[in-house]
Amino acid sequence: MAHRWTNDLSRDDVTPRSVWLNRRQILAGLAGAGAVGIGGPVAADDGLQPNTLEEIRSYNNFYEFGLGKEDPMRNAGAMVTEPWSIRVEGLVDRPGDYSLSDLTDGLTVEDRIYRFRCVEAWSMVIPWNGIELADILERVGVQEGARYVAFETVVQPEVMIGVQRRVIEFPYVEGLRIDEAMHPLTLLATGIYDEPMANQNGAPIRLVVPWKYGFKSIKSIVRISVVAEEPPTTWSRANPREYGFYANVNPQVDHPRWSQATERRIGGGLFNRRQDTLMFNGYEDEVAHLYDGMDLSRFI
Ligand SMILES: Nc1nc2c(c(=O)[nH]1)N[C@H]1C(S)=C(S)[C@@H](COP(=O)(O)O)O[C@H]1N2
Ligand SMILES: [Mo]
Repeated sequence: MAHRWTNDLSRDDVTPRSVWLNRRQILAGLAGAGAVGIGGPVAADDGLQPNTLEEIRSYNNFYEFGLGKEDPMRNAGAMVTEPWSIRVEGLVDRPGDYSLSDLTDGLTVEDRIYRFRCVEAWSMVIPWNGIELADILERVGVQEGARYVAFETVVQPEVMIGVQRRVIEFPYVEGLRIDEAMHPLTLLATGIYDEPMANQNGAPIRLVVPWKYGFKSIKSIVRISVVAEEPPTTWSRANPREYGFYANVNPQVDHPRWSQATERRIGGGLFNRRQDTLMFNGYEDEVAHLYDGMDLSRFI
């Protein structure tokens, strides 16, 4: 089974919410095993029970709309997402300004239930709908010499209170190595639970890289540049000691100010115990080979 993370239901089968819940059992066997310590963190092998849509839409990081977890929910509704244009540039055969539909129409929308792990040590499980970034890169034609892909978020200062206050440097920018970008786990997501992406989650299209800390998963993308050199990224620029370019989830490498060994699952209820964080967020079998020969203790 080459794509063990792919659901065995086709897109046509999955509209009813109940199917997402049934699929939980299918995916339960796929979750990585976490160690169970008596009284310690609970096993991370939780069967990937997805968070509710309400949880996913009400606890967010989107600094353009403020620093608080509920600020994006309150403020992002004012972002204009139609029409939406994405500039594709650099080492591609077909550069240009693409409408969202020009970039995505006809490509397969996948349903993927992924763990999502923020560097702040909270996590969720999110049922994304999205297109493999590799499919989109293929559509625009990646040229020889391409080694990285850079992404940029929209800036709408009139409605973005975080931009007005310059809480960090904007536009928010991120990047991946080309092999990370082409990996089948890497998505450009356009929906959650078969609903269009809410603005606070990065409408209309955002990156999802499930084995990396959440800040790599840049929202509301308006520019994709295929380049030869490692591009700057917002958080490594703001604080290179604390946030690296790679940012692979790694429970053995602590953040300078807190442990990354465990995480708090949002929506875990009254007796929500911390659970073990998994190497590469549970996707080690799929992605560890990308980092062969790299000192993983160095690349936070
Ligand atoms: N443009 C932009 N993208 C962003 C962020 C941001 O502040 N601005 N925050 C990142 C961080 S730190 C996380 S954890 C995730 C949160 O995604 P979610 O709110 O959809 O769960 O978005 C990432 N993408
Ligand atoms: Mo994050």
